[in-house]
Amino acid sequence: MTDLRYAVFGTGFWSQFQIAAWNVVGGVQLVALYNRTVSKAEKVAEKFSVPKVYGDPEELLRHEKIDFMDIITEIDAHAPLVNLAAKYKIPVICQKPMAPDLATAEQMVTVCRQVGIPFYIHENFRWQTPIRALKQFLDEGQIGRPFRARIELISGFPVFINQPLLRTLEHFIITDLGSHLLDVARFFFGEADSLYCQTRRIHGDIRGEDVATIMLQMGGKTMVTVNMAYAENYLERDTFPQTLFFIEGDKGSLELAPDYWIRMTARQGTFSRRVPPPRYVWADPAYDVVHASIVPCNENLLGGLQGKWIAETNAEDNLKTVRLVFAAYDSAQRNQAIVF
Ligand code: 89Y
Repeated sequence: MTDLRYAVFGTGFWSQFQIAAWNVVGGVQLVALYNRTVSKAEKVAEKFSVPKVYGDPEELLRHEKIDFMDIITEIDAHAPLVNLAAKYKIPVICQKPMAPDLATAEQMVTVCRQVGIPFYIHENFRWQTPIRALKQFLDEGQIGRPFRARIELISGFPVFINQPLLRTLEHFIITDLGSHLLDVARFFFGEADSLYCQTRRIHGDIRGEDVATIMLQMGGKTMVTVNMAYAENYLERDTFPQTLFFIEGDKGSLELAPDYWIRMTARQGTFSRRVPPPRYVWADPAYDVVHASIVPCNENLLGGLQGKWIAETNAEDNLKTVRLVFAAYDSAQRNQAIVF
């Protein structure tokens, strides 16, 4: 199969890790970069030997023959760029969260469906090594039917240093982190039947919420609580960016504990296994399990682009996660449960 030619749109914090991950996956060739601030794109172009840099996305699409777009900009640029992809009929991958509101997300999915181009979301949390292993344990059925689960990422890690725009978001932690955790909850427990959400803002110098708890009924049987925080927490042990799980079934329990330990307890006792992510020199050690997950995520997206399989995080599927994100805001604002 000849390499697929692609261009990256947005050369901020995440772009360097996603480009490095594409180099691990192979089968692709990065031919051009777009960024509003061209000097930023020039730095990334130099680092990865990319021949062309543009300050106007449409100029890039007019001059470069590419097989797919990889959109890694901040959220407000996602819809205009996906609509450009539809205009030029180019398959497109877009970073999560898909859009700043549900109506915009639905419009993006509709326009791509109408012109018949593949549209995927770069949603990598479900591709984390320990999370894939935990799902396998659950699917093996040794803990029986899962009736309750807790999924959480609670940290005082200063995410705003690498991603200063997060401070300005009206909707912060549920779009930024909740998109990941709700997608993982769907991956484990199926579609939601109902949800209830409460949020708080602890940081005094940010616009949106930095704490949220979402309680869901999923798959008609499992009560799932999703806790997230980037407050100025004083934690004995900060496990950023690890997602921790505790799942109760009618035959046992399953835990993803700190430092990638999976513990399964059933009648015969407790079985433990450590499932750390692979280490890549290009990954930021503070983000290792998340950065490492970009490789299998890109592999799955590439197979979708090549027509080998239907990529897991296709936009039609991710729209179901986006619906939960904005239902959570609706629930918190009205202080009411939402029944689907
Ligand atoms: O933006 C977020 C993401 O995608 O993974 C972690 C993060 O950087 C901060 O929540």
